[in-house]
Amino acid sequence: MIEGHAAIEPPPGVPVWDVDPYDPQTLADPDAYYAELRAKGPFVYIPRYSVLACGRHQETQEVFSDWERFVSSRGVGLQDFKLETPWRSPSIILEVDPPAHSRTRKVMSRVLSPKVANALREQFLVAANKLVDELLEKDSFEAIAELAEVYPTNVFPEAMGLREVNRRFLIDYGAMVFNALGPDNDLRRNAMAMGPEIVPWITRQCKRENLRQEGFGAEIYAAADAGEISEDEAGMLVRSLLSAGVDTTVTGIGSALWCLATNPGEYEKLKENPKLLRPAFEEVLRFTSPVHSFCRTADRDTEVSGVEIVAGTKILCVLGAANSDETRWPDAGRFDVNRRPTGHLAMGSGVHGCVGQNLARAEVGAVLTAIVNKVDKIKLNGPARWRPNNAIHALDTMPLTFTPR
Ligand code: OVV
Repeated sequence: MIEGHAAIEPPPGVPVWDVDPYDPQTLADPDAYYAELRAKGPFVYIPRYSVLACGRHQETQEVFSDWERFVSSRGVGLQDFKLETPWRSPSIILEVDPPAHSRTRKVMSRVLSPKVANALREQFLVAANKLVDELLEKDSFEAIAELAEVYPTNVFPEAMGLREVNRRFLIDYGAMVFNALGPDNDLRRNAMAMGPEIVPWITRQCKRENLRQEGFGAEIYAAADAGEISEDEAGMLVRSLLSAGVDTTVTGIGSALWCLATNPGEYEKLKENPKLLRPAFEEVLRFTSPVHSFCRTADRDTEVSGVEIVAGTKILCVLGAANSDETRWPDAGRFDVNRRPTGHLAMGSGVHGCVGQNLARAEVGAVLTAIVNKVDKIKLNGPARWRPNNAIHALDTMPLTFTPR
């Protein structure tokens, strides 16, 4: 066993690469790692974790979307849930395969439907306008602490119907969930150390009585009342909202600001043509890949692009590398608001593709709309620093100034 899964031999013909994808420096600045991963072939074997890794768009897409051969029920991190007990009970939507997955997915798709996301646009925009107005009053502000973390922890718990909000706990729970997908390194251990303080609080907020009569929480519990899922399953799906709904959008907003602050010419194009907002956010997703990698587990002996893969193999799908694959996106290293990067893997693909994506787009769309309407220049006032995480590529600090339009 290595990192909670069965050790495998490198398949014939697959390059052995002694790299550590979870090195904090690599996590902070992954582009060279992504490029070398793609250059070495469709897969590499990484001995220190005994995994296969893929970073070309084609194979990453194939592995990531074929739920029959590459299952999620054995965990989407390095641990194989068939061989080791995970730190929390498995998610009943993320860490499960069809047909069980289809039942919970159906509930969540309805709760987070495009119609629901659209209905929230107005209130999202009111909150975004208010926040941007406040930041315009400051000479300089911390874009992550004062904007990216503030906005989703304000509007998302409200839309869920959470009665109690603790911004720090919400963000740190996300850090736990995503760091838990990596190896037993310092990042994972430090995150897990927060468990005794945070997990009981999270578990409490998932209960019916801690959710208001209106919101995603109530809608999930309505599915329990209708007999579609059990009361316990409703609580588990609320936990999924709290696991996946905060750090992802915090990261998306922070990275959108970073793209625009460091590419002022692209921001000018957005100001001239606000219709570009949506495609521009897709380009932010492609260019920054907020979830940089997720695993799958081969559940049978199989083959991808001529590479033999034995049952039980953990495959690290490096979404950040796939999203910067030059063979799919010419000049991939350029942030281009006109690109329209359909097929990026930032929100996954296939049956497990992000179920909250309509909502995420509505949140970030509101923030970008407020900014484009009110802000003339987005100025970077110092170095942007990244916050290493075993599964998320996110900024830690970024000093910005907004000048009014
Ligand atoms: C990290 C993550 C992503 C998506 C869903 C969940 C977690 C979940 O807990 O269901």
